[in-house]
Amino acid sequence: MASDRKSVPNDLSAFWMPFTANRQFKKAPRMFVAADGMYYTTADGRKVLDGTAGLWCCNAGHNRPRITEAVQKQVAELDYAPAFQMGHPKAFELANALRDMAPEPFEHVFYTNSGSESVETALKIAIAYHRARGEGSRTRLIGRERGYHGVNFGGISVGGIVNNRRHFGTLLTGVDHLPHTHLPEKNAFTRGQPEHGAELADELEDIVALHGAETIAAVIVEPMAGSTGVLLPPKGYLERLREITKRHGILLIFDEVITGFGRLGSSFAAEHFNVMPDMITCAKGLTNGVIPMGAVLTTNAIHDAFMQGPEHMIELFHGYTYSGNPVASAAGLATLETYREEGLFENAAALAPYWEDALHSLRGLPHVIDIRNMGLIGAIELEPIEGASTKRAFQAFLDAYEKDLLIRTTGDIIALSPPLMISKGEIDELFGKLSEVLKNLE
Ligand code: PXG
Repeated sequence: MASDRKSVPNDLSAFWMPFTANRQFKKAPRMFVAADGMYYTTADGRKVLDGTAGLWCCNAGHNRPRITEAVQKQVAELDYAPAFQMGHPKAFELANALRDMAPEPFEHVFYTNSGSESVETALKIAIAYHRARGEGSRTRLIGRERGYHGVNFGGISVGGIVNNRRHFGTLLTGVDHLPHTHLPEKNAFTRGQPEHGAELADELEDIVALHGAETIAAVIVEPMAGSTGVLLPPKGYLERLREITKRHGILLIFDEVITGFGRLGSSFAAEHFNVMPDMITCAKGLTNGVIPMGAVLTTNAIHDAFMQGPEHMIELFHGYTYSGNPVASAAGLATLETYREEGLFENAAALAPYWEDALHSLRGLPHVIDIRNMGLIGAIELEPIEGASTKRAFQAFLDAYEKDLLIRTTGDIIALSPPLMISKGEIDELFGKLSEVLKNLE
C-alpha cells in the first residue's frame, strides 16, 4: 500500500548498530516503521508477522491501547522524579504488582533499566548479602557454558557465549562455569524437557570441592537458556541445582529476562518448574519492551539482611538514575494489567500443544537436525554449512523477511518466540512461511 510507505534517512553511517552486521545491513537495510498487534510494517509498506515478539520482549503484542495510553498520560503528568532518596507512587504500585504476580518467596523488587543491569545488580546483591551476614569470603560467582546474562562485565564473566567474551580482556576474576546441558545425541527432537542430563548439575559439587563452598556467593543460570539457541533444562536438573546450592549456602539466581512474563505459560519459569531460586532477574516483558526497564526480585531473607545498622544510612550502595522511572513504571503497570485482563499467560499455556505440533511438523525438512520447544518458544537447529557456520541460518532469516516473517537466528539455530496474543491461524501462517523458507534453503 503506497500510503503506508515512510521515508527513511539516506545516510545510515552514524548509527553503529548493536549485535548487527553493520556493513551488510547498510547495503540492504531492513527497516520497521510501525507495528500493531502481531505485525510490523516495513518502510516499503509490507506487513511482517512478528515471530519473535521484537527481541523476546513484546509479549502482549504491539501498540496495545492500555500501555500506549498509560505512557502518554504519565509523561505529561510526572516525566521524571529523582530515584535516590525520593519516590513516586507508581514505582511502589508496580513493585507491589510484581510481588503479587511472582511466586510466593519473592517479596522485594530492585529496579534496573535492562536485563544486563538486572544481572549486574543480582550478582552484586549476592556478594553484599553474604558480607552483610559476616560471610565476606563468599565472593565467587558460578555461571554456565553457553549462558547469556547480558553484555556488561559481570554478565559476560558468568556468561558462556564465547564470542561475547573473547574480545574483552580478562573479565571478572573468581568465576567458574558449569557445563551446558545440550546433549543432541541423546535428546534431539525432544518435546519439552529432555530426559537426559540432570546429572550435569552434580558438576557443581566438583566446583565446590575445588574452591570451597565458603568462597562461593552464587550460581546464576537461565532456567531455560534462550539466546544460545533455546536449551531446555533436563528433567530434574533445576531441582538438583537447587538442592546442591541450598546445602552449601550458595545463592541461586534464575535469569528470567526471557522466561519471565508468560513465555512458558506462567508468570516466571520458577513457577513453571516449581523450583524457587533466591533471586530472579527480569526485564523485557516487564514493560512489553515499550520503555526500558528491568528488575531483580528477592526474598525477604536477602532483603532483610541489609536492613540493619543506623536508619539514616543507605543500606545498599547501588542504583541507577532511572531505577523505577515514572514512565517505565506506568508502562509496567499497564503491561501487567494487559497480561491479566487478556489472560495472555493462560493463552500461551493453552496454545503450547498446538505450537509444539506445528513446530515439530518441520522435522524432516532439509538441514533440520533438531527441534526444541516449551511454552511459546521454539528452536530449529540447522546443519551448518561446512566452513561457513551461521551462514545457513542467516540466509533463512533473510528469506523469511522477504516472505513477511520475522524470525531470530543465533549460530545456526532459528529461535521463535511470538507475542503471547498469537492465534492458531497466525501459528499456521508462521510455520507455513517458515517451511517454505526451509524447503528452498541451500
Ligand atoms: N539475560 C538474559 C537471559 C537475556 O536473554 C539479557 C540478560 C540482557 O538483557 P538486555 O536487556 O540488557 O539486552 C538477556 C537478553 C536473542 C536476544 O535474540 C536475546 C537477548 C537480547 C537480544 C536478543 O536471543 N537477551
